[in-house]
Amino acid sequence: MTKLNPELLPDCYLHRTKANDVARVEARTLICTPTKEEAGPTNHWMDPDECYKMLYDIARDSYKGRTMYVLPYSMGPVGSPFSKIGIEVTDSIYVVLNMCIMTRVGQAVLDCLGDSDDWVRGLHAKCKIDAENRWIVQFPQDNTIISVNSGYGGNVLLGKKCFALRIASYQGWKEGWQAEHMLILGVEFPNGDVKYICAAFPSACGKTNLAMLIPPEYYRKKGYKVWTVGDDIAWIRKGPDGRLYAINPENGFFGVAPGTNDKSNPNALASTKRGAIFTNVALNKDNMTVWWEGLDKNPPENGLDWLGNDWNGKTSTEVGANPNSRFTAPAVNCPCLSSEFENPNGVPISAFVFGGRRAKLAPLVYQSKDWDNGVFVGSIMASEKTAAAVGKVGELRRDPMAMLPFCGYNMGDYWQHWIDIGKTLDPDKAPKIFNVNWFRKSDDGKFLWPGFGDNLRVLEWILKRCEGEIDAKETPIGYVPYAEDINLEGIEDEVSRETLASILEVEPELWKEEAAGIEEYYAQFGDKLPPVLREQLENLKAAL
Ligand code: GTP
Ligand code: SPV
Ligand code: MN
Repeated sequence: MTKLNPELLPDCYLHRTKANDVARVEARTLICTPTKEEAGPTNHWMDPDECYKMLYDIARDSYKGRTMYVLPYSMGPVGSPFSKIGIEVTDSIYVVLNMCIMTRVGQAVLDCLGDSDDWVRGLHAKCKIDAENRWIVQFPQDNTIISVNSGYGGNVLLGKKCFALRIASYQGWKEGWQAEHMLILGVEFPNGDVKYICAAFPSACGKTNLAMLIPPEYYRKKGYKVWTVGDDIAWIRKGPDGRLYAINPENGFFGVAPGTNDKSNPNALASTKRGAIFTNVALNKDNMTVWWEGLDKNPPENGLDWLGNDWNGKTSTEVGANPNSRFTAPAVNCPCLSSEFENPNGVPISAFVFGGRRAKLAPLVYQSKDWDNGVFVGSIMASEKTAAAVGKVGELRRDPMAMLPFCGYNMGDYWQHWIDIGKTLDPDKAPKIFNVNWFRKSDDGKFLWPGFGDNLRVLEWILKRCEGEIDAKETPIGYVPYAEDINLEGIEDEVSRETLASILEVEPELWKEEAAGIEEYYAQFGDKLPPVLREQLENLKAAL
């Protein structure tokens, strides 16, 4: 690890992982349940006994001559009724330092755990960072995670995706709560009221950006504010008043660096100015600071790229930072961190929002007809792939609830769990469910919606719908805004009413093709497909 400029970036470090180890590896991520059916058709599976043997054979002796670190950590505020404890054993100082930012670590956690056996076992071994023997394995029934041959982010910070989503989603199923790949934000209205929204977008599709949104000037002047509770993961439970409450189990942000700048996300940038770790970005050797594509128009001339090679950002045609380079930043650094961040009882949720990256089809925003229809809307999510996982970028794939790589059990059972949670909620108190798409493109490939801060305009419509303050147009897929109901004050030059209307359009012919695709996708779940979702699909087809 390279220590960065102590004046400009105090207590900050740069780290480079091996070139073969820069993202999650979904094909090598296993859910080892006793039977294959329990893991379901969307997960990779191996027999647990066979897998333990394989992993121990790979990891055996790999700590010889190295330092072993033992990290007791809490996901969620220590002692909160939502929180869960893990212990990770690792031979990587990078993992230790990142976990100290991303989770609550230390003696207080052990004191809280006491003699309880309710903790997640985590074993990480770097081994030789051999991509051919890299495995990220969850054993949900054993509360156990084993990760070998990687030193990268979501593969090795076991509290994050491995525990807080894969293991926790399974625990939530068994215990009556939910672990979701969702940001949590609060919108403060000029009168001081704050309403909370949870939103699930696939990796690198805008959660961190939305969670730290800066309101457009028109809204700022009126007194609107946005507060960040979480940017990646939400643990959700019913509260004593019958509403759903969410906490962020993490204590920091592991955010995508490229594209983060003073304009797009000043709050994220501010969060990285102290006590942060940068992974796979470029180094400016002249002043020992970091740089990535989209930070500013001033790349270092005397730099090192993410591979550690000499790099002149002014003349080179190669990128300086890996497209999935990241910053690890303490949540307390974030200027818009919610006052409820440490609240052990979480925040009450008004709306769930699903969304993906889709150049065509999915409108800017629509509201589901009711809870079950909302579960259907989440289950049919599809998004273009990003650099967050190894694979072909841009390819469209189904990613239900943004949980495809993170659901620790059969996706059919997971959908049924969503439906069952809905049955326990009074419809007046249940969050309303929406879908958004910030990524609609014109035929010449330009984004049609400005996105970022302007997404507040859509959140405003969503919260008005939650309060029953505004009408909407009923369509076969759900309720879509009337174009005049999305506020364009201040961006009329950028987005005309006609453009807005075009990205709110529901095109039956395209949706008929989509319905056929959904039918095909659903087929793999066999008996595990909840009958409610089959009905929802039939209703959609009929309405189209
Ligand atoms: P993970 O940490 O991988 O789960 O990603 P994330 O969902 O937090 O994504 P993030 O907010 O880091 O955004 C990823 C990429 O999407 C960045 O390159 C952003 O610039 C881009 N992005 C985010 N919001 C918008 C938006 O509203 N419009 C457009 N066009 N791009 C966006
Ligand atoms: C994601 O890929 O959704 C991330 C980054 O948040 S990682 O921690 O690598 O999973
Ligand atoms: Mn994520």
